[in-house]
Amino acid sequence: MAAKPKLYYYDGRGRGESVRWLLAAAGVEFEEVLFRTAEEFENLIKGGNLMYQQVPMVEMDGMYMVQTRAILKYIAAKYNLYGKDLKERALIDMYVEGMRDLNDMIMFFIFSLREEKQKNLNYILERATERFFPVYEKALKDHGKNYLLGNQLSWADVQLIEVILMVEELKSGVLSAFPKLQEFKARITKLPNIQKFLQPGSQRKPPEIDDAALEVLKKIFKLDEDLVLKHMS
Ligand code: GSN
Repeated sequence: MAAKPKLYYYDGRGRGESVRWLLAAAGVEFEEVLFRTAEEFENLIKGGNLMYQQVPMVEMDGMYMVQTRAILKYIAAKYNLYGKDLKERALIDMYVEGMRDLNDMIMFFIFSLREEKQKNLNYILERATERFFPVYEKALKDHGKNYLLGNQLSWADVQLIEVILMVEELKSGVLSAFPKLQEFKARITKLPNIQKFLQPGSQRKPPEIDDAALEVLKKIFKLDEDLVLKHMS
């Protein structure tokens, strides 16, 4: 039997969380090598398998894969979550890239300067409800089917439920003006693999809200404020 895929990442959400979501939604069991200190990350780099000295990395099918998008595309294609032809793939990419933009804003939000937190939060919520969510609401409404591409679950749906839940953590009730997304959420969270991933004790990670956890994260990845501000702008 082939070895289970192995995710190398720090013990938190970050960029690794979408990889966990996609593997879980595909019903693929995976192992994790999670590091919690800068020293453990240094040791992983010394191992020589990280192409760019960056994580996430997934060891799978004899490859050491890096770059989050490359990893996700491989998993989506392998597990039949990446459309049936080039046009469906392009549409999935367009949906997923929008969701990634929103996801990245939330990922970097936790590093906001105290005095800019509210402004950044408002910006993210405005982008979610006025730019991104209306696109997915309209797609579901126009074709009247269960998932973004019709009646077949795809990577775009998995990325969508991940980001919906992230935005709801910032503000509950954020789907109130989006009835189709509410139905979508109810439907997709009942799929057995996803339901299982949402249960306590799964490999899903909690949001990084604790100050101590943030400090650890900054030390591991040597994140200084300049860098963070650049990403928020
Ligand atoms: O999407 C990707 O996987 C890459 N384009 C970026 C990966 C990346 O920046 N990884 C970070 C940790 S994850 N959170 O941001 C990382 O490994 N940083 C250390 C470094 O030296 O860049």
